[in-house]
Amino acid sequence: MMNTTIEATFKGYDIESIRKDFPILNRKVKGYPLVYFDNAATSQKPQSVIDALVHYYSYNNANVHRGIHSLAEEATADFEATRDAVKSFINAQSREEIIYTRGTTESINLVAYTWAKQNLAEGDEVIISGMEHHSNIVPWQIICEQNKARLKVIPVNINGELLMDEFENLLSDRTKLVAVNHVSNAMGTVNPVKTIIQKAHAKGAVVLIDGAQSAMHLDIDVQDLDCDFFAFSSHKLLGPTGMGILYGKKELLQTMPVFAGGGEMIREVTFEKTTYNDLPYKFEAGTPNIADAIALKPAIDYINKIGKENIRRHEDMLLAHATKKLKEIEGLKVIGDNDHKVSVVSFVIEGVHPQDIGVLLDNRGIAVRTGHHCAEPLMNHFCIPGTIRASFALYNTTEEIDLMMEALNRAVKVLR
Ligand code: C6P
Repeated sequence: MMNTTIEATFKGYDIESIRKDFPILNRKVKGYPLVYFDNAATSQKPQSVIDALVHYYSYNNANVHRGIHSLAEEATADFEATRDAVKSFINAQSREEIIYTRGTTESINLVAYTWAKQNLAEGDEVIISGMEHHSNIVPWQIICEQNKARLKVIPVNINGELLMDEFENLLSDRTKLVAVNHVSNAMGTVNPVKTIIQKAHAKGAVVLIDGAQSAMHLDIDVQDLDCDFFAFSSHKLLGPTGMGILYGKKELLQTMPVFAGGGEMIREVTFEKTTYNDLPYKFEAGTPNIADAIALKPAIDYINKIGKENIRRHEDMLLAHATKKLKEIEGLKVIGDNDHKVSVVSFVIEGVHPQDIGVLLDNRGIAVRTGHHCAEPLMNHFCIPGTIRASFALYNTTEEIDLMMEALNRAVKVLR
């Protein structure tokens, strides 16, 4: 099986050894070898990440920033080493711009409940897009309602791309914030965020990029993008769950009010007045998610070792193979059929409910996601209840896609 994979992939990409680094890929599901195509929901973890978690709890377990004993110092050093790794990973200017959160959702909410709550006045406008995840819709709805601001939406065309002319028409002097995803989780479309940022800045608006689906696949350079905020989750880039990052430009973070109050985020507390800590700790109240923060570093190291360009080449090959094969199925429609995509193919099949397909694929050990993918407005735009979504990662193979195709063809026959 693996020989064909090696031929199908490019020279130098050692898929066999990559797969060996992910222990879960050895397991069987319902008697079949696991085929994991739900990577956009969460990626699998390499042994080095699992080892880092075990190592912390076995040898270094201590609270960070508080103790002067050896364990506390070791834990703090490892915890802070991740911040430097993240800084380089996204090319931030300084480590103070890297805020630890629980994930993309919390990162976006942090900006909504601090920057937006402070800066949106009645009649101001926030622009999002028609292909956002609920995490980049609901926080803005809440704050717009509270501050009497207006939420506007960039429409999406039939191929799952943003209508950029419409975006320009939506921009006005009242636009205070533009919040869009870098890559759509439901379709894999890569959005022209650099252009969006330039145009928004020309109107004086601040821009937040939801990088939940891009951080694993695209080169992220926040200085080159010139975004004001960039949010992403560790668990989608080979790291643990419960850990995420908010990047923010230092000058913005400095002027923002605090998010949560408690230990660590303070400089001095009296009953009369509390003063706040420096960046990034000002936004990190309470004992943080130490183990998961520490284990994000080996995930980043792993991605850097394989190289994003190599990962992308491999995933592009998988995406092209899957898209070609899927289109051979009668009545199958790819949702978001365009040329600027990474790693995701989403589809519907005439006369068949996505969930039924999901169950039959799972019976063969194949994990895909079905449903609205937390992007209900996008599903409404396409007038569908949901899609079947296969999302690929650096350890997937063309053989696995062929297994999915076999199971899919069988499922369609049964269900029609
Ligand atoms: N998308 C998916 O299966 P959290 O849950 O906070 O780590 O990430 C939220 C989120 C925000 N934006 C985008 C573009 C996302 O894709 C996600 C998570 C998963 O598509 C789970 S719903």
